[in-house]
Amino acid sequence: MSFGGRVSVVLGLLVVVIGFAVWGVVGFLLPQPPTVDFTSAQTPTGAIDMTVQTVPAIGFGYQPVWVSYLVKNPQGQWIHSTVWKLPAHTRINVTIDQYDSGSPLRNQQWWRVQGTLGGQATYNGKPLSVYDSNTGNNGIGHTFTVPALNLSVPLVGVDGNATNTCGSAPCTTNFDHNTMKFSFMTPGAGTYSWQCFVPCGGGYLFGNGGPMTTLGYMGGFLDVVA
Ligand SMILES: [Cu+2]
Repeated sequence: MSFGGRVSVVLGLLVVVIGFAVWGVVGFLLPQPPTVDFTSAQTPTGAIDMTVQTVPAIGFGYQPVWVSYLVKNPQGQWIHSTVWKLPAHTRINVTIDQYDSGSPLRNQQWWRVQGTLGGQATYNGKPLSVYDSNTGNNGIGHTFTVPALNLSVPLVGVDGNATNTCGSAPCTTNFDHNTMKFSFMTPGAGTYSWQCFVPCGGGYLFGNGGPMTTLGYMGGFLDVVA
């Protein structure tokens, strides 16, 4: 190889090494969401009730304009976190208030409620097993999906013509929203990733960057403990 060729290879490798170093440092410096602990939040029936919301813009922190999930901790405060500690083999009753608008799904497999107890969810109190996002003004805003549990629930978007929409989190229920409810059983101990499968990262490549790939916004972990 010529001298110039060797210099090019060395410079190329140097760029790769510097790239990884910057990536590592930025990843280390990014804020990490706190783990919200539900392990001692059992109701008398042994189940755990969780309330979650999805918002069109978080309104504060690292990226105020990003879409996000939030969770209400057992003390009743809204926490900007997608990392939830749950006991194993426990029924979890989930309520998700969805304040974001939606769009027709690009991949229709996510219109189906999957893996919940009874194979159903409720959408504003009515049973739902499939939601056709190509009809009406709502579409799907986000999904709550835990691939390892085959669990997925589409979160119906707020009507595109709605005017009483929430600006920033935490949103209160006097703003337009849809309420999805479902229950599932936690498996044995382990860490299970979950995420939204609607490419909702507006302004990023194919909608799959930004909040879709940053812990605390459109994905997180179920930290299931024995
Ligand atoms: Cu999403």
